[in-house]
Amino acid sequence: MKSWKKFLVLGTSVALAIGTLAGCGSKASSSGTASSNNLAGKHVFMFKSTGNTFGDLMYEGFQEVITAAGKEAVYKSPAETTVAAQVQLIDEMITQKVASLTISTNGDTGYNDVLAKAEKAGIKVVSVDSKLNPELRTTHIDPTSQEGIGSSLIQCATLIALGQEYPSDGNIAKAAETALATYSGKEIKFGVLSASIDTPVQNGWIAMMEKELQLPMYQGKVSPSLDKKYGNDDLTESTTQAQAFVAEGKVDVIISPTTVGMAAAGQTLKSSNSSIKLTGLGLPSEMQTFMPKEASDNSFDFVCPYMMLWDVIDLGRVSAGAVLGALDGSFDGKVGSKFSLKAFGEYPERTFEAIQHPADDGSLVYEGMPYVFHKGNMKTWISKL
Ligand code: RAM
Repeated sequence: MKSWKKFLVLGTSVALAIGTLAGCGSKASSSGTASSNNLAGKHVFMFKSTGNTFGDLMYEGFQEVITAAGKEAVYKSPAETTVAAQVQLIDEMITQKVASLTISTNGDTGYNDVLAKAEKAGIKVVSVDSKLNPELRTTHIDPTSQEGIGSSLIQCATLIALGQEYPSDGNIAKAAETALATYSGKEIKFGVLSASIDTPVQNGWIAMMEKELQLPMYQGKVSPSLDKKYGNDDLTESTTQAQAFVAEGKVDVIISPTTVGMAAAGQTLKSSNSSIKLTGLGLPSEMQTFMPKEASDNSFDFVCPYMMLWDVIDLGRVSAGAVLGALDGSFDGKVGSKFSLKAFGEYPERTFEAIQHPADDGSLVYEGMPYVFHKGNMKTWISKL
């Protein structure tokens, strides 16, 4: 918990001080079919679906590292956020003899048969963002701990419900506890606008949000149950769900643990002039019209006073490092095994070590640290993420 707090504070100051990340270069082209191209020997990056900037940015980092190693990366994602659509693409890729697959999944079942085939064909598989079950992956790459993200989202939403600015020391846990201690109004209620009902990564974060709400400081003040709706990482469906939150008028703050949900809810709450506020995991470039950008702004004049995310491009870079290590045999994904990346983004050369995944019996690698985007640093990030 302590180091998480440090991450947030650090994240804020790093965001303000460094700002050396590459801007978004040319966007990857993604496709719903693998059969039209020759994929032999290529390194496939598969996101949950096409048309998601978060996936495009991850691919940008992935491609950079694969290309720097003298190899070829390719972006292949299905049009729909379903397991079946991903499985069909993977099957085609195996036939075409790809070298590796790095994937963010749409569910936690349904990949066994196709990935057994991949294993037989010698294809290395790493998951990133949304995990594969342990027996199907070399390792999984997460931005940072799910517990840290879940609890921080609840703390941010609590502060926002109570009209509090992001604290200048970054200690949202303490600020939320202090603000709740003197609160005696009606019970605060949070809504969650998620991706699909089956997505492992969002479900992991939601479970951690529910755990945080069990702490004594919330009892009788914030409802322990979250009002959950699912927009399937589709802008139209997410907008419909956000409109339902507005029509029902039951929640004080919507937490969206997906960039697609954030953008949809931002637009919906803004155009309906709703008093419901928003926080979650959003891309600064997509959220700029719903958030404050000047230190002199009143954050509460905006739909989303502050939100979180991590460096998505770095997440892609780290996943490429893992898959390259798996292929050359230097990284087997077992707890304690390591791979390195040459200087990238804001970092000098870094070594990553696989640790035990807290929620399954596979391994896990953490990319780095999350950031809180608020009126003091938003401007610096809009062109980067
Ligand atoms: C979305 C994706 C992804 C999630 C981010 C925050 O675009 O659903 O899984 O990690 O947002």
